[in-house]
Amino acid sequence: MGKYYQPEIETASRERILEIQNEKIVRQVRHVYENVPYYRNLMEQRGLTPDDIRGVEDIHKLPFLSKADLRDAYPYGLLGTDLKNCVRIQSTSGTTGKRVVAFYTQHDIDLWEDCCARAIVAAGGTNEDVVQVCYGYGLFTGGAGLHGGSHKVGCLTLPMSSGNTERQIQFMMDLGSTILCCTPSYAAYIGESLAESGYKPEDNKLKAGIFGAEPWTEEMRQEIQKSLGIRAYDIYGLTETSGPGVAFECEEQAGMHINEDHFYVEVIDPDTGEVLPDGEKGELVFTSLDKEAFPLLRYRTKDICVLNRKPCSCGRTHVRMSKPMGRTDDMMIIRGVNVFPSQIEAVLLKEGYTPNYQIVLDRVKHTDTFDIYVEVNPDQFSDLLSQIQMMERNLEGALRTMLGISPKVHLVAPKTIARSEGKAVRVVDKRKLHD
Ligand code: DLL
Repeated sequence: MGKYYQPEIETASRERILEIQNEKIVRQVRHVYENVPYYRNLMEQRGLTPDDIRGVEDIHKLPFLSKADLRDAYPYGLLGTDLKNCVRIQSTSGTTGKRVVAFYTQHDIDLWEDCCARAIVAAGGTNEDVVQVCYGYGLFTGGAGLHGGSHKVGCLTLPMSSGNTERQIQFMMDLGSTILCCTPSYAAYIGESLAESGYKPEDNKLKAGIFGAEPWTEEMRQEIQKSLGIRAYDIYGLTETSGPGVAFECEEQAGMHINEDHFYVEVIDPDTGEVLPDGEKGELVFTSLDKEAFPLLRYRTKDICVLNRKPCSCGRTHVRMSKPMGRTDDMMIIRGVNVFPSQIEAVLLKEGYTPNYQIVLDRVKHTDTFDIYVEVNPDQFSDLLSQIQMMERNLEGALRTMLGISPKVHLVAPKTIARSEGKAVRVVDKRKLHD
């Protein structure tokens, strides 16, 4: 295997990429018009027919799609094909109507895994590598995506899923893992645990890591590279667009190449929706050019980024996106899991607590800490410590069921959480990504 997984696409000329995109968008718009009543209505409301979209330069005629639209269409409203043609779903972690369920045909899985295979080859992967996948398996796209990509490259794949760090280390050392795939915070934690177990960076066989699903800094990259003795590469994606592999870093480690043959990218002003020129900071918008089951057009990611079309010395011609610089909504990413304050609020109210709460996030020993301070009602207030502790454990259980991760709950006396006169400060995020 060479330096690219699909060189004819990854190094195609700009003209060829545009040609592919134009061809695919015409087909995709016809596909959604004919198969998704939701899109057909939207287009009819604007007096559009598929003939009005002759290439990507006409894409601006189509409206944006948002997470709220997905919520309204949940679960089948945006399905682009008969359910009998679908072979898989994946989903985000939210459960209060924020949940996104993405559908895949076998064709969709294939192209998604191709994208992940490109990322693995860009990180130096070949069929001689041992790829340890410790992203979560299950509904989360991280495990499934990198697992599929690893198979495509022909690597020996270790489907570890996340957690059980001792076992991760044992497999890594015994089987000589060469590529590690997980969230950057988990990679840092594994590095730290290796050192605590007495291993030096040169004791492992790892050469590269493919890390994403949450924001991380250049400082954190340096630290992970040092503690594991590897090159650490970024990978980006979201459930709505398949999962990881929408964009990935090459040996240059200077921005992530977007797989432009599958995703048409725009950067917009989040307030006005105006499409911004390359190099300006704005919200990323993706159109999936050839997905059959969940074909999203002009999907607003809420991730803030900058695009860079300068040629890359790796030879890939696809545009590069910067690391996401933040989001336009209140979504938190805690230990790789997406969490909205509204989900927490819903549980508190359902369990009979007040909506007066504060979420405090920090990072200790490379792991996110997640504390929630909740005011009790005067009639719930108790001087009995054991009573309070029992209530805290019960609430933690309810929150864990909802969120998929465990917060630490602290019940506090009535009227002790500061009231705000403007927007409530629900989240205090003390995480310093580089510590
Ligand atoms: O996190 C998919 C993924 C899995 C990407 C494994 C990379 C590796 P969601 O759970 O739907 O999907 O969350 C998507 O996570 O909108 C970003 O805000 C954030 N995100 C994903 N990758 C990165 C990254 C997966 N490399 C949301 N850097 C996105 C910063 C990232 N943020």
